[in-house]
Amino acid sequence: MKMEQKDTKPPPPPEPEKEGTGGAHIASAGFGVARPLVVLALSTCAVLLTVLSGAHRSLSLDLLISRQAAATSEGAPKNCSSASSTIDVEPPKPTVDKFLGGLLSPNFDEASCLSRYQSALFWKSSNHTPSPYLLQRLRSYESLHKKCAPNTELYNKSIEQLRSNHSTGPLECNYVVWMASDGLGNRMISLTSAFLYALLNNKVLLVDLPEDMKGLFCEPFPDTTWVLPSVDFPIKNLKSVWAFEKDPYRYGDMLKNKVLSTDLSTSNASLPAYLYLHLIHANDDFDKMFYCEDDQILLQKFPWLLLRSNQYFVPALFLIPEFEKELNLLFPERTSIFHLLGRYLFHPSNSVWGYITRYYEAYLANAKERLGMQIRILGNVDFAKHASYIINCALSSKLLPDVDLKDSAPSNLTEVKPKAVLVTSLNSGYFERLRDMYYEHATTTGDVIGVYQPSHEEEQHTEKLNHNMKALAEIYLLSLSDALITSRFSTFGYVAQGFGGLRPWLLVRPDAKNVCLHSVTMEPCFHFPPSYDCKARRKADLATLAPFLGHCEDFPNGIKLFY
Ligand SMILES: Nc1nc2c(ncn2[C@@H]2O[C@H](COP(=O)(O)OP(=O)(O)OP(=O)(O)O)[C@@H](O)[C@H]2O)c(=O)[nH]1
Ligand SMILES: *[C@@H]1O[C@H](CO)[C@@H](O)[C@H](O)[C@H]1NC(C)=O
Ligand SMILES: *[C@@H]1O[C@H](CO)[C@@H](O)[C@H](O)[C@H]1NC(C)=O
Ligand SMILES: *[C@@H]1O[C@H](CO)[C@@H](O)[C@H](O)[C@H]1NC(C)=O
Ligand SMILES: *[C@@H]1O[C@H](CO)[C@@H](O)[C@H](O)[C@H]1NC(C)=O
Ligand SMILES: *[C@@H]1O[C@H](CO)[C@@H](O)[C@H](O)[C@H]1NC(C)=O
Repeated sequence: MKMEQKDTKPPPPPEPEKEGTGGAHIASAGFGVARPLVVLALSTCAVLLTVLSGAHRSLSLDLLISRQAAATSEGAPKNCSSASSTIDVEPPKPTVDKFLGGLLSPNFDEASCLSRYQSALFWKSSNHTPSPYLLQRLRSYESLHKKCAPNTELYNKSIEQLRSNHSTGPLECNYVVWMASDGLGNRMISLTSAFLYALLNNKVLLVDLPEDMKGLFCEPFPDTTWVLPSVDFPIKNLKSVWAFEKDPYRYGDMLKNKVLSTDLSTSNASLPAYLYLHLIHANDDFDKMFYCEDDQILLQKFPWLLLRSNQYFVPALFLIPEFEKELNLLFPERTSIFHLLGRYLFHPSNSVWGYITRYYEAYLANAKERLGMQIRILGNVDFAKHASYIINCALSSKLLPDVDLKDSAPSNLTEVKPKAVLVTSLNSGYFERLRDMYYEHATTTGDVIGVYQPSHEEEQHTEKLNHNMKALAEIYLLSLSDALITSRFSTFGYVAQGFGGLRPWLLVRPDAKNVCLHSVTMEPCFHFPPSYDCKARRKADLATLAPFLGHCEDFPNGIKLFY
């Protein structure tokens, strides 16, 4: 998340693309589908050799796939002549649960989105299991979505109603249209919030997909699409963030101008056809009335809610009595909401999955441990000081070994498996500093440290598809770590920790004794929550309104679910 104060100036419009193609060719189906398949087929031989060599603890893709193949004998891999005869000597391997505890519907075509069912091979299995009730609600959401999907009869009916310029109360199919704002991390946490909001309201989530997100993700719901067909959509200019703020049906403005009120006795016929919910960080107190129960009851009348957010607003939904009970049933463990819904919704497209699996196999699979370091610099920082600080965090938290500055004779390093550090950052300075440190000096533990950084894009270019593909791949690669160090206030890090089910070490100095802080949960922070107690009708600090809410460790103005 960028701007800390409200009413900041709009960011400059996206730069026109200089390179022409903007990476669109990479998203082409042929490349995207074929490549990972080839990788898998070829690697099956290495698999068996890995198993035979006794490298049981390796998390290599090959090994994992062989385990699954051996256990399920499904999609039998091609032969590897020299090893094939010994396969039956292998002890039985645990089956990988490719549906993630029932989170994922089995009704997808596997090849169209390899990451969906292969993710389980890469992630450590999660002990945050989805509740049976959540699974039931996801399945019924999926059938509702299919019934109401774009171009169905019911969808057309709802569109007709939108064209009529009036709402006449809820229809059979009602929608939340998510609109994008800011970087990929912001988009993913807000999209997840919008999905949960739709689920709670039995509404259908459609996505106004920006050009720079096309080809990034697979469809999350089986046999249907969540993409809003914007060509035929009666409301135009959804994508112009700053112009759309002035939309006449912006909910906050309608409240402010007293055109709409929650204690309304107005007939349904005078309701507008839709409402625009302006839920980005720089909204005002009227927009934030969205988080009150009376307002939610009014919003139920509208078949179309257009919602723009860059926030993780899930914590505030717990303060709306209407949703509270349902939320507790859905998520007996409140702190795994993003972890579960993120894994449910976001599946890298085959092209992005190619980036992820190639990089993982080349640099990370063979390590005995993986540490992810997400370094996001906001504002001016002294590079040398900040680099020392980050390294200090890793050393004092025992995530990395110290170096031996005495330069003693090299120890016997034969057959030592490296520890891998994956650095993600827009620049390469931090990576170089760390790599040089372990190149120039031995470690005190005898460990060998490999330091890797997939890209250094130098600047944020959210409007470019190829840039976003790398961003997603890196978020995902970070999530494959055993431990994570993340930058404060960064939604990029939030998504990685959520995917991975990891409590990150935050680059926040909690006190004089500790250099950085081991976060209590893996949940994202809601950076800019409302500050109004709807029940008491007065200003309040929301963190004090429920025992499980608190101020974020990395951004005290924000609120977060702590248990
Ligand atoms: N490839 C890559 N891109 C990055 C990295 N850090 C930031 N970016 C880019 O910058 C964007 C940052 O926006 P978000 O993903 O929303 O994350 P954030 O840290 O909350 O950033 P802001 O909202 O801009 O403050 C990402 O989506 C990427 O496009 C990185 O380590 N690797
Ligand atoms: C696979 O292995 C079996 C038994 O080892 C052998 O008979 C067969 O020809 C092999 N197939 C291929 C495609 O190599
Ligand atoms: C819905 O409307 C679209 C566009 O007008 C049309 O192509 C489609 O056939 C309609 N669907 C049904 C089921 O009527
Ligand atoms: C709805 O409003 C638009 C824009 O104000 C107008 O062009 C259109 O004719 C209206 N439609 C109906 C059915 O009144
Ligand atoms: C208005 O909509 C509500 C549902 O929100 C419905 O119960 C009510 O009957 C409608 N009133 C009229 C006058 O159509
Ligand atoms: C180094 O380690 C290897 C394997 O652990 C061992 O075979 C070899 O004897 C060791 N060499 C020395 C000099 O200690």
